[in-house]
Amino acid sequence: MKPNTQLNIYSLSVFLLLALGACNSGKEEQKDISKKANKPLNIIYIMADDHAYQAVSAYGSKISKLAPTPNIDRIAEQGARMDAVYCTNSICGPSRSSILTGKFSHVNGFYKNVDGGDFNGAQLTFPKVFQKNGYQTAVIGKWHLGTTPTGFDYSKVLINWGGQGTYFNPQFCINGKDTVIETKRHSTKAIEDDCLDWLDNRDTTKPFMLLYQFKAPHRDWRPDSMFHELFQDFDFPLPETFEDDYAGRLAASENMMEIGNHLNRRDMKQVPPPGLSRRDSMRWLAYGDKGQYWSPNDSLTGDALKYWKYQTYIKDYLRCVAGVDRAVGSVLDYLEENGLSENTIVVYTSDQGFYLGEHGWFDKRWMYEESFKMPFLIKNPRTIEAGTTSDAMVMNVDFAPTLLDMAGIEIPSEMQGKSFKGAFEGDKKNNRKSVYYHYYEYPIWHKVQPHYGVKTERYKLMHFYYSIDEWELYDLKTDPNEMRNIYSEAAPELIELLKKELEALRKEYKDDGSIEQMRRMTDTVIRRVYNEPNKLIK
Ligand code: SGN
Ligand code: CA
Repeated sequence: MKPNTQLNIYSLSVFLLLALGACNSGKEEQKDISKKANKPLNIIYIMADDHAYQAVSAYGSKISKLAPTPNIDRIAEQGARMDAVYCTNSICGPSRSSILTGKFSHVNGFYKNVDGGDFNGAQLTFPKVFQKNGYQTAVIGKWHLGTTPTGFDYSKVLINWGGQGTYFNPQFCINGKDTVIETKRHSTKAIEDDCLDWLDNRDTTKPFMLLYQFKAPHRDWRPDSMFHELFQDFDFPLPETFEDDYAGRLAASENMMEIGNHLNRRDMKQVPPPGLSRRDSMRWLAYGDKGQYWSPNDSLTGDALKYWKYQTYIKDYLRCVAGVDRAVGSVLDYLEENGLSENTIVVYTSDQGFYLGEHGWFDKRWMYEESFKMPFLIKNPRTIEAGTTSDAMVMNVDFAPTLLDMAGIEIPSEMQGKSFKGAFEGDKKNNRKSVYYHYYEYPIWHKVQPHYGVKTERYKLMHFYYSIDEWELYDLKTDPNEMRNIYSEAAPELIELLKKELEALRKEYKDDGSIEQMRRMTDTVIRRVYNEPNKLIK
């Protein structure tokens, strides 16, 4: 490890000051001192891919009790668990773009993964602002935005499989130039080791801002061999809404993301018969995507087949989560061992939520709670009390302004989100009364109708508008699982109130185009400039 003189001098002065004030209560004193010493805050922003809040044990779901995430939970124990953080477009690239820019999809331009082009890296992002303010910045792991990361002193991002990366033999691009193939380590382990290396070799005269981003636990859920033994002795309980029949929800009834009908042979780790060409073997593995029937053996059918698919899916998914949890633990340990814990903000989140069998589904995209809500844990020893829980309503466009605000950096006025730093201070004010959503990609993947909507503390109103014209309304207090669409029976005053709120948000965020214009956005094909590795990346 590199000697860190700056830190050692700092630690010594903290020790002397602490010794002098030993009669005062230790913890309070320490907080005070780190403020006085005016050490700039570092940021580690950790983001997994498709990690559902139901699979973070700090949120306390049944499943997570059987597959705990003790290291990720440390962030909540030392800081806060946020219970109402929402994604504004529940899909990878768009969510990442909104997080980076503090702007909604239609404004930052990256609103679809498929045929949605590449991220415009010339625009303002929060890493650029940190960099301008003297921070050393880096991104390591999943990026999935096509163009080379901008605003970073160092980047090492996954580029194969259309930027998704793979669990094994992942390919990375370093600083937009060199392509390396990782042949030995699982992607989670490689990303973990790279982050620790970067932290260890960074310029210690500057504060740092690191994006630490995993591919796991994204589809096709391939865990590191060190986790293969997990969960072999028991099965996971089925979620309450596993047998949903989608009554009263036309859009949901058209989906193609059912555990029973749309998991393919690759997802279920089937091995293609020998002798197939590469192309045929890919086809064989993708069989099931479009609802084609298949079973691993002659006797497994019906409910038993669906049950087997669920157990295979959820166990592999949670084994991938276990890898992420371990990797989060080693970075938290690093911060502790190197005296960085007291002046480093740590965030843990996912690019969106995910279905773990709820409504019979895998994947995301919907404004229904499981894919709309993001896990969000944050520790900032200077301002957030250990063990805090917060129900402040937050959107992913708020992350950038909040991190800047917490670091005492001015928030650029063009960012559409706003800081939620106040949720942890004084009156713990919740500065939003509703959150906004808009999803565009259709029909691939998974056939989810484009929709937009508003959520207040109690209600959720959505409009599915692409090739149907359907409104849905849920009372989350009486129907938290969103099984009863009450749009046709609700009081007209309630609907009017919610539509007013929705229109106000559409106007405020400049997303008030006509339905025709919005449909056109779905239909527009924007080619990717960069898509595969080993091409010259500009
Ligand atoms: C891949 C997956 C889809 C998934 C998208 C988007 N298919 O295309 O199931 O919805 O990614 O995921 S796969 O067979 O290639 O795994 S996202 O996280 O990047 O938005
Ligand atoms: Ca994702």
